[in-house]
Order: sequence, then C-alpha cells, then structure tokens
Amino acid sequence: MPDAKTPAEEPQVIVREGTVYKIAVLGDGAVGKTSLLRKHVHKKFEKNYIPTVGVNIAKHNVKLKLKGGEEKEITLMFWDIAGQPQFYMLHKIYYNGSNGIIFVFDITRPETFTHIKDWHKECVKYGLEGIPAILVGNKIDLAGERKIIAPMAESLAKDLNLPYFETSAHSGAGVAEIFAKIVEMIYGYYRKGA
Ligand SMILES: Nc1nc2c(ncn2[C@@H]2O[C@H](COP(=O)(O)OP(=O)(O)OP(=O)(O)O)[C@@H](O)[C@H]2O)c(=O)[nH]1
Ligand SMILES: [Mg+2]
Repeated sequence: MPDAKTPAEEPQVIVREGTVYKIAVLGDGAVGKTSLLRKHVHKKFEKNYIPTVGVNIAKHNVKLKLKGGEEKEITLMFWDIAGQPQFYMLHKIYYNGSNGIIFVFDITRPETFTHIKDWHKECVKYGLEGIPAILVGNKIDLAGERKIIAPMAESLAKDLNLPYFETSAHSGAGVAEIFAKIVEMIYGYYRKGA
C-alpha cells in the first residue's frame, strides 16, 4: 500500500539491492545457448550459426515479486560459454564464482545429450556441485528430427538432480520459463544466506 501512513520507524522496503548473480550457460557447440539468451534478452532469433568465441557475457536485470508485494531487483550476468572444444582450457576460469548453471543440449543431436554428463562432471570437478542448476533440451520446433524423447532426458535429469525443461529458441516456446525457474532457484538458494 504505497500511500498508507506508515510510521517513520517502519522499516523501508529495499527495492534495488544490486545483488549480482552469475549464471553459466553450458553445453556442446551449436546446441543453442547463445540463441536462447538472444531470444530471452533481445526477443530475436538468428538462423546462422556464429560460434561463440570464448564467452559472451549478457547482463539482465529482473524484478522479483515477493510474497506480501515487496519487489526486489537483482542483476543476472549470463556467462554464455563457447561449446566448441578449442575453448575447453578456459572453462575453469569461466566457471569460477558461478551462482547457477543452465545445461543445454540439442534434442536432435544425441551426442550433445550424452555429453551433458561430462559438462556436469566438469562442474563437480570445479566445485560447483549443489548450486542451482537446470537441464534444457532445446530445438523442440524440429519435432520431426527429435532423437531424444522427454522420458530419456527426464531420467538423466533425475540422476543429476536437476529439473528438466524443453525449449525452442526459434519459436520461443519454454524460453521465459527456464529463465524464471533459474532465477527462482537462485533466489531461494541464496536468500537463506542473505
Ligand atoms: N530450429 C532451431 N534452431 C536453433 C534453435 N536454437 C538454436 N538454433 C540454431 O542452432 C545454431 C547454433 O545456435 P547457437 O545459439 O549459436 O549455439 P551455441 O550453443 O551458442 O554454440 P557455441 O557458441 O558454438 O557453443 C544456429 O544456427 C541457430 O540458429 C532452436 O531452438 N531451433
Ligand atoms: Mg554460442
């Protein structure tokens, strides 16, 4: 209630807190990591494949609506990491200090699904185990080319203890949901220590 007569000693609601969270977006080359971010942040889709060189960092502010009507703005820094093998030696530096992870594979390319275990193992090796993370099967618009059916992915997700989502960076299906989910998980996770 903005115009309620609040006593002066009533604590102020802090809307802008400036907390910055780093989210690493991981997965093989050409699975659609950059495309998912582009769709989410710029509402655009690019048909041509332009492999990420090293890392792209995208900043995005989100407003969280808390119970009781309080709003809190947090900043997300998405580290969209190159999936091509020539950049593997940089992973340790790129992963450092991540607060969340989005693992992405392409539902039309089984090897990208198999490699999720390797991406996950690497995260464990670099100490990121237990931080909020989700698994995403991308390119669901290519339904006729699908090789990984949802139950297969759900089974892996269960083994790795991750929620599973399907998206299309092309049509936009499921895109907003994955970003909302990771924010919700990160916020719930870090709030405990805040
Ligand atoms: N049909 C379809 N194509 C997609 C989708 N997402 C990405 N692509 C295409 O897949 C190719 C690779 O997309 P990128 O987003 O560059 O892939 P990436 O995972 O960032 O690749 P690296 O930067 O090399 O790791 C591009 O040609 C995109 O247009 C999707 O949901 N549907
Ligand atoms: Mg990329």
